[in-house]
Amino acid sequence: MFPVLTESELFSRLKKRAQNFEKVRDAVKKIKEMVLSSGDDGLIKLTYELDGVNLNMSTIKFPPREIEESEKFISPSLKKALDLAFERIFDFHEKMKPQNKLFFDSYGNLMGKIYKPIDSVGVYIPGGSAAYPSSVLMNIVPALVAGVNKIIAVTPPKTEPMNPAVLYALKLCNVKELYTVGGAQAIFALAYGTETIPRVDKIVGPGNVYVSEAKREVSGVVGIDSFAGPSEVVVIADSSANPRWVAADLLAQAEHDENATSILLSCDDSLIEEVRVTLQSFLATLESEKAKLSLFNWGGALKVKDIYEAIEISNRIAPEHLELMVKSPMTYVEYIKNAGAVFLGLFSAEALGDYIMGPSHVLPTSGTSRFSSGLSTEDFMKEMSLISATSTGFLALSHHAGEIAKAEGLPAHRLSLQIRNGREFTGCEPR
Ligand code: HSO
Ligand code: ZN
Repeated sequence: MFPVLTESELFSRLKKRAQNFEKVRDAVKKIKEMVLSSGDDGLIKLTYELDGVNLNMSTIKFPPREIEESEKFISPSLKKALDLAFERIFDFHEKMKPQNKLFFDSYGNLMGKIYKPIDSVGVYIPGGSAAYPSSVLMNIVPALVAGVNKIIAVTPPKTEPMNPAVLYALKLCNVKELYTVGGAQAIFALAYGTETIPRVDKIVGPGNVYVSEAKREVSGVVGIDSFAGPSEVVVIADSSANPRWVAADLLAQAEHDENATSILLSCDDSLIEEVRVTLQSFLATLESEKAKLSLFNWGGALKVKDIYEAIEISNRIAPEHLELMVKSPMTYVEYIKNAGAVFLGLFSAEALGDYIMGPSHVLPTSGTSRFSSGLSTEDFMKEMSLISATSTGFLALSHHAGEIAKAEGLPAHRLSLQIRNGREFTGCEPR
């Protein structure tokens, strides 16, 4: 049953859940050593040990023809939906793409920042039932809009055929290179390269705890996206909300994962009660063990004084998704400090954002929206600063720069400034 919690019970649940991810470090270190020392051979051995699949180097590369022909195996309505999702996500990211910014100061010096795409990106596509075509689009489209030159994908080897909708999403993104290797070993292969798998500059995509731990391990060697933990939603609802809609949204989050967390904050006791009863009846028809475990173990409802208190609590949780199912939701946006994505009003179901609105559904989890943001085009670009000094600008500023160089005990720095003013290094400049 979806419990009613006190504030301290709610936060101790969230804390306990965070501690669950610490255990896998050692196993991942061993996998890293194996991939680094044995390359493709290491991948073959690990895939046999961990996935029970006999890979060889001719089967590791997924046939591009099957990506090309994938649409034959999905329904026309699904194809249409994925086409539309692709278009909307692309359009959103194009509108949000960072723009170069240059300006002249009063001396006519030019300064600014320009953006350049990362050259190559590897995308991790999880195996099993978590291989979502929507996640393929949400991870890759921002990279496409950024102008990334080479995008390759990896996914755990399957004994049954690959999900054709996932393949079609890859096709929409024009990704032709897919390798059937998964887990931490795939992340190390992408980060360091093997004989077959090229190394990339950045790795994105959700995975299990092993994948996340491997990403943490290679961070700094390559760029990585955020550490995707189990999904979360906080719903703040007042008496204007329909309890059935609230219950459905909480359930939608819970069905992702038994560790997913769905939290309801409301000042309305009867709404809380109706949501709990509705959840119970939805659960009976849905028959999702994952959702049941998630709602029972990690989720819960908390009675609050008012919407401001709810927002204050939500800011401390720093959820991945925050839904405001309240009257005039826009008036509260200025008080929200931490959330990966905010869904305003009764019709802004999180599932709409998961699939088709446009922003990426790859969002910071486990409280990391305190300091990070959802995946976007900027994540696939680097900023370069530009400086172009004029002679007037040089004359006005170089003396000051030289003073700082002197204080830092770096005479050659000062020389490189003075020399342009016709003064040479004497060799006995005071420090
Ligand atoms: N809610 C998930 C994304 C997703 N939902 C994929 C459906 N498919 C994490 O943001
Ligand atoms: Zn979802």
